[in-house]
Order: sequence, then C-alpha cells, then structure tokens
Amino acid sequence: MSSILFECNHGVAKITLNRPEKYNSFNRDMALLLQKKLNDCAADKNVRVVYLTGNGRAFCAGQDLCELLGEDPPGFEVILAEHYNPIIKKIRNLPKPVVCAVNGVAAGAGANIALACDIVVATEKASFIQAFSKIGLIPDCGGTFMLPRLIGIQKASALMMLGDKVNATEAERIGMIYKVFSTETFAEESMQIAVTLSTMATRAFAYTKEALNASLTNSLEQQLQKEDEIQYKAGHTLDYSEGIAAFVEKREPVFKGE
Ligand code: LHQ
Repeated sequence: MSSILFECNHGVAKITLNRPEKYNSFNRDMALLLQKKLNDCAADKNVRVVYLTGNGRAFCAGQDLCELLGEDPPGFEVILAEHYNPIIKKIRNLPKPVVCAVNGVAAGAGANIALACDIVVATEKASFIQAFSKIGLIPDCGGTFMLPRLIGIQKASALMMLGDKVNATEAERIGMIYKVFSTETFAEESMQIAVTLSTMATRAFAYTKEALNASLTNSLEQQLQKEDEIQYKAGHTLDYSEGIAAFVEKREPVFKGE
C-alpha cells in the first residue's frame, strides 16, 4: 500500500497521508512521494485545488521517530533539506489553493506542514502539538516563521517550549486555523471548501498566494508595489473578463482558471 493516496475529481486533487498505523508519520518514502504529488498538482492544469488530509485517527505525527533509530537513518541535514523544506516551499509556492483537512492529531512536522497550507480546517477531535521540545529539538518546517505570525510570538513561544496540546476549538479561537467542524460533518464540509475553490478564479488565487507570501517580509510600500504588479496580471486573465461579464449580465460566472 502506498504511503500517499491520490485521487483527482472535478479539479480537486485529494492527497491522503497513508501510514495510519504510524499515525501518518513521515519516513523518507512518504516525504519524497508527497513532494512528487505536489509537483504533479502544480503542473496539471486540471487540478484547481489541493485537499490534504490523513488516513485513520491522526493527521500526521511528524517525523517517524523509528526511522531515526533504524539501519542507516537519514541524517538531520538530509531530513530537513531533502524531506521537509521542499514540502513547505512547494505548498507555499503551489499556484493553487491548498486546503488542509486535519482529521486528527497533528504533531511536530505534521502540525507545521498543516499550518503552511492556505486554509486549515479541523475536526473537533483534532489537536495540534509542537512536539519538538519533548525530544530536544527546535520546531521546523517553517513553524518558527508561521506560528508567531498566526498567533503572536508570546503564545507561539509558550506552545513551542511547553509542547502543549492545543485542541481544535482553541486553535480556531486563537487564529491558528480557519474553522472547526463537528466529527459528523467534517469530511463533507472540509471537502466542500475545496469544491467551492475549484470553481473559482484559480489564477487569482495563485496571485493572492504570491502577494500573501511577499507580505510576510515586505514593508507597506513594497507590498503596495507588489499588489500593483500582481493586480495588473490578474486583470489580464480570462477569469477576470468572465467575472466582469457575468456581473454585468447578472449571471453566475463560469471560471476556467485561465
Ligand atoms: C509514531 C509516531 C512517530 C513513529 C506516533 N513516529 N511512530 C525534524 C528534524 C530531524 C529529525 C526529527 O524530526 C524532525 C521533524 C519532527 O517532526 S520532530 C517531532 C516528531 N514527532 C513527535 O515527536 C511526536 C511523537 N508522537 C507523539 O507524541 C504521540 O504519538 C502523539 C501525541 C502524536 C499521539 O499520542 P497518542 O494519541 O497517545 O498516540 P500514541 O502515542 O499511542 O501513538 C499511536 C501509534 O502511532 C503508536 O504506535 P503503536 O504501535 O504503539 O500503537 C506510536 O508509536 C505511533 N506513532 N507518533 N512520530
């Protein structure tokens, strides 16, 4: 059985982390396969949105700690440079929205991969743990970049040092994630977000991501300049023409992501 399941329906590419007996923790094979699937999603114009989730009780428990003790384990420099950093960069630079549907516990790298996604939703049973401090490591996968920007440096420091478990409701309350859904409706409602996005103006989403990425380090002056440049590009898409035409004609737009 593959460590990553993949299916694509009506523009929604569903990527499922699939090592349930290991809480979908990452070994090298799963990390490289996830990168390949993200590359495929970026290149395939039929894919309009990516929906990332986990199989079983957990979303992802981060690094497979058993792999570190196995025969010929990958070194730390390999794990970050070849496994996790490319995953984070591919998610942030993917010119399409990535919805992360956190179906259970998200710990260590698993938590920070989720937080790198564009829209993060969770089942009420999910939780988020910056587990790194419990094993003497620092938060990676861009966690030290994203988490303080999401919830402020004070809460981020405390969660990273204490390794507290944050339940999904609290994660929503403090702005770590977008929304929590009940166990009964989670699968349907999280997928509905992806389906809705898949019918919208995909290239505008790519430009929105580009602008948001830039905003994380730009001054206001630089950011206004960036918006100026990118809005010009958005204004030359077919979806923009369609959006305007549909408004004037008082009908629903049919966006093709072009
Ligand atoms: C696991 C794991 C796991 C293997 C649960 N590995 N089996 C970067 C730089 C370089 C090196 C290191 O890594 C990194 C990035 C990182 O991600 S570092 C952080 C690594 N992750 C952790 O430290 C989390 C470890 N796991 C846990 O703390 C708990 O398992 C959590 C809080 C996630 C869930 O707790 P419980 O709900 O009580 O479940 P459990 O502990 O009973 O786990 C269920 C099974 O999953 C169990 O297997 P078993 O055969 O006993 O049923 C665990 O061994 C397995 N599992 N996490 N990371």
